[in-house]
Amino acid sequence: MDIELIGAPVDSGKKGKGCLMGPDAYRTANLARALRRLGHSVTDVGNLTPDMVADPDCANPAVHSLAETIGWTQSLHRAGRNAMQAGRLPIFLGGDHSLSLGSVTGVAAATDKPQFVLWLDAHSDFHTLMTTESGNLHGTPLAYITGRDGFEGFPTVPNPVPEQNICIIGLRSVDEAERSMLEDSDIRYHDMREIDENGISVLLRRFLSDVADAGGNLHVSLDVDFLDPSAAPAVGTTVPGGATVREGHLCMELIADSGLMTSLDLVELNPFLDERGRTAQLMVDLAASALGRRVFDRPTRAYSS
Ligand code: 4U7
Ligand code: MN
Ligand code: MN
Ligand code: MN
Repeated sequence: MDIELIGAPVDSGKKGKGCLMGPDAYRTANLARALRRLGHSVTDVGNLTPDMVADPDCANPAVHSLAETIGWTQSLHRAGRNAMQAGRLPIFLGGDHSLSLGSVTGVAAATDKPQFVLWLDAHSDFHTLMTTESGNLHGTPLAYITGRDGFEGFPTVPNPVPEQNICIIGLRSVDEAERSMLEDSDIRYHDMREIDENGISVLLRRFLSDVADAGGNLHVSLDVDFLDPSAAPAVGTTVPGGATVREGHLCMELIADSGLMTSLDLVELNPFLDERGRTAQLMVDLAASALGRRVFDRPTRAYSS
């Protein structure tokens, strides 16, 4: 693969700061070297900056950092679209999860294939500017990329991702407004209990086989808080009861086997909260698993049945 690392030091999507150090933490943990060892060609294009935009009016007084987040959305959209059009696999080095407002809409704008999105997260990130109570825009990307109303001031989404093409895995913190909108949507979502009862591979294989059958592109958005805080402490929004290290790797290994992933976000890492870099290192290892690292080369199961 021809991989492009795109630094996205986005820190406007919530009040607690530190995610801006994420891209350099991934570089320090040698993400590029890990991917080159797997035989990939890797180009690091450095860090993006947000476009300058005027502050729009917003009816919800809780919403903050709106202009900055719109500026990031625009510049990330272009970067994602350009990387895809150049035939590369972009990895967005976050930065908080509001970066996906731009990364997903950008990669989706670059293809005629059906776009699919796998959202690995404790949260559903399905608020609009009108429903968010925290005002933190890292809680909104799934509503935006599906083309929902309630994003006044943001660019119109050129290729909204169909709700049926989205799968959220890892849920354990969903706000009331998100829950009712999710239940009325065609998004498929699996909470931690479903993972415990079925095993995570059953749930993920089902989705991957649908992506394969549709001949789709797959964007993976990996939020650090998908993982249990005991394994991944470097995140502002920890929720106990998350995925284990092995569940994380298993997801990434299944994704690698499928050969379907066309773009990846690594989001919400806050190096200021890390312990001797171990969360950054774990995220690098997970990215390597998603791009083909394994202990043994064993024959793998097909996805389309
Ligand atoms: B993340 C929250 F209220 N739902 O809206 C909110 F619980 O990207 C959390 O998944 C959002 O980390 C978390 O602020 C956004 C809260
Ligand atoms: Mn998130
Ligand atoms: Mn989250
Ligand atoms: Mn969170």
